[in-house]
Amino acid sequence: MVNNQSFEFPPSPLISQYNDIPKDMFCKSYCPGNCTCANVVRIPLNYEVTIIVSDFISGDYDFNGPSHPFHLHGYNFNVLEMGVYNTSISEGMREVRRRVDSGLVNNPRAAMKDSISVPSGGYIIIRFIANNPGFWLLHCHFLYHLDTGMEVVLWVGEFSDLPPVPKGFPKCNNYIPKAECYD
Ligand SMILES: [Cu+2]
Repeated sequence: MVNNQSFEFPPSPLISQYNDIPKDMFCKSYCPGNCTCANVVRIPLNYEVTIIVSDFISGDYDFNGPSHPFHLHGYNFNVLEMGVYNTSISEGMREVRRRVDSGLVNNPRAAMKDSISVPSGGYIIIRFIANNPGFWLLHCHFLYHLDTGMEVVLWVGEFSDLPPVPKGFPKCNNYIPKAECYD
């Protein structure tokens, strides 16, 4: 999950068939547990974006889980910090959030990457300028996590910031037939 939402890919591409996607597929405010939805976060064009990705489970349960190789499409980002919490996860997350919100996290010489591992029981802080409009997946590349919903789509800008869908562009949909029962 990302932000307690387990991602489900829509049957059509967001960028070329947004209006064909059933509205109830998109995540509402909170969709806990075993529900899945298309988690799309809106970002205005050219905003400076800071993202904290935190491994939420491992530390509080004293479980040495896998690290999460996160990859962002469409951008290179600056890696401002990468670390492991030395307190509980929840305390550590509050502390990292407090430092980001107070503008204390900065590194003009930070390395630029498009993939970075989130350590087990730890976190990363990344930053980029959202100057590339479109729908971009931010996801764990560990296949089991990718397949079970550890991703989120960043929707940067508006449709008016994008070129129009070409005439005759192929369309996708969900062609899996509905299950039927016979007596
Ligand atoms: Cu993962």
